Amino acid sequence: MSHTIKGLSESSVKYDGTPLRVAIVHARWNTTVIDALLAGAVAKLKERGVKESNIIIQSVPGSFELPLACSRMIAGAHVQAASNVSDLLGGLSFGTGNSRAGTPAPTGPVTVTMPNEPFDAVIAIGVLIKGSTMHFEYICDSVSHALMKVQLDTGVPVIFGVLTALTDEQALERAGLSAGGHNHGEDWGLAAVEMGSHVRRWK
Ligand code: DLZ
Repeated sequence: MSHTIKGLSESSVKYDGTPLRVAIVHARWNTTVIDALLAGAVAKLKERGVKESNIIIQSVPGSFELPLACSRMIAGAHVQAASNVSDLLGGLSFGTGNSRAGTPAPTGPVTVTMPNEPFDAVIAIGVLIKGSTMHFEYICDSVSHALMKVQLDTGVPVIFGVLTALTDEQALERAGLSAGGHNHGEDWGLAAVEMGSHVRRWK
């Protein structure tokens, strides 16, 4: 058996995901690996008590699309949450309809469709596998920086679930799909619950 000093050590605190709402945005490139990572993340979210109805999954074409999708999903949820605070906007009545970021402040009765509360965390899942051109380097670099920017700009944790693998074998191993591998999606689910819980306390 090989020993290693690498990897995530388990937290001594079992964070409670019961009150949390988590979005998962995933790319559709390299779906065998994506599907395993997604399943691992969802399994750990549920294990920590996140309700299925509070796990919102959105797919996008490739990893390059992840930052914008995360950003818009966070913004949409916040706009909705603000719209639900009828006290804040006293005098308005609420029903069903549309709410969008950038919409001018309502002056009459408003209607709202996008359900619910803000997201406590977003997990961005993508699998980039190095090819023979520079595509890999450009996408890895821009996506990792952009995802960091989204979380710092919004204050909502964005879990970096983007595998940047040099070979197919590396990607399979990191999704727990080959012998001795480990599904990193599980770590991302746990990280979302931990960071979502921290940020609730830090508000
Ligand atoms: C174009 C491309 C390539 C070559 N490789 C990957 C990959 O390994 N993983 C991934 O998630 N996406 C890849 N893409 C697609 C880009 O992320 C993006 O979807 C397109 O360039 C369109 O913007």
